[in-house]
Amino acid sequence: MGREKKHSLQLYDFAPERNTFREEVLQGLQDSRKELPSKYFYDDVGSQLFEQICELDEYYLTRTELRIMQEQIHNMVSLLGPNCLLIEYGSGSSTKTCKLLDALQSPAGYVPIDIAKEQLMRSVTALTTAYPALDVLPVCADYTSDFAIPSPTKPVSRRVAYFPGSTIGNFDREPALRFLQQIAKVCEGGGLLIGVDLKKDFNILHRAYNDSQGVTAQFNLHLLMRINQELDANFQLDQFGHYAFYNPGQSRIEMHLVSLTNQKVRIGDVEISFKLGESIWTESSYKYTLDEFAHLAAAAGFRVERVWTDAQQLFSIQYLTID
Ligand code: AVI
Repeated sequence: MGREKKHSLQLYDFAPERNTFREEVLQGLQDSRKELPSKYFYDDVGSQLFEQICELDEYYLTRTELRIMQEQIHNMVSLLGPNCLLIEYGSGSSTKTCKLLDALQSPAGYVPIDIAKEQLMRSVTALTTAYPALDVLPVCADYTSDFAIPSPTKPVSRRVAYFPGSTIGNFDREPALRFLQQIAKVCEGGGLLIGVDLKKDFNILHRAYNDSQGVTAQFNLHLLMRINQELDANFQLDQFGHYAFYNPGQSRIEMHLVSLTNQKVRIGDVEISFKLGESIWTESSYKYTLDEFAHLAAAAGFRVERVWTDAQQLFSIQYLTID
């Protein structure tokens, strides 16, 4: 682990190495079914594109989650109680967190965890200005990996993980269970406040991942740009198309990049062939019923303490506890 002091803030740096990125990309593209891990969307440009997605009319998730937060924040913080250590997995710009931080009763500290180092440091710098009394302990890491959670100086009543945005939907079933189990271990005796997107009319889902301005397409294609820049590759972005659809049998949105021609792409000194119409699977976004999610949570050892939804039941925020 690297330790960096920037603007008197200590960064706990467990960022994955470039070699890991290369290996995972090559492995994914050499499989018979080509795929790329969606966690690699989020470099600095990718994170900014995602922020733009969150502003789109069609992308109901962020807006709905924020509205639920606004309406229920006092009920949420009274369950979390005083002196908790808030640990946010994938903190991004920490926008939603400010609502929590404003309302929490004397939090012992805040641990934002994100893989995009520059964005993490930018948001942490802004947070320390806005909340000078708060102990902020930023961690740069792939949050599914194994790393130690830093301890604040104040005593901690309970650890509460915060995982908003329905990012749990981007995990396949087994990894979702493993990740929830990992959080259960970190937060034993505490809880998890989590955003979970719900099953709904397919057309609403389809529009959310095929927006009219093409921002989601740009976000998807940016992954190839990133591979070009960081791994000396020569993807031609106009030779791939964004393709996203809801697969009802699997309860997930699938996002792909489809080759628009027969082509060969070089990544470093490795050549990869694509047939016309062949796809790279870049992301899944699972949608749950409340019952399905309660089963998953229970399998990881959590009890569903409270569920808040919007009037249309588009999205849920859930507080899960673990003994
Ligand atoms: C981060 N995650 C919850 C988003 C989602 O909806 O699955 C990522 C995303 N992909 C396309 N649009 C947004």
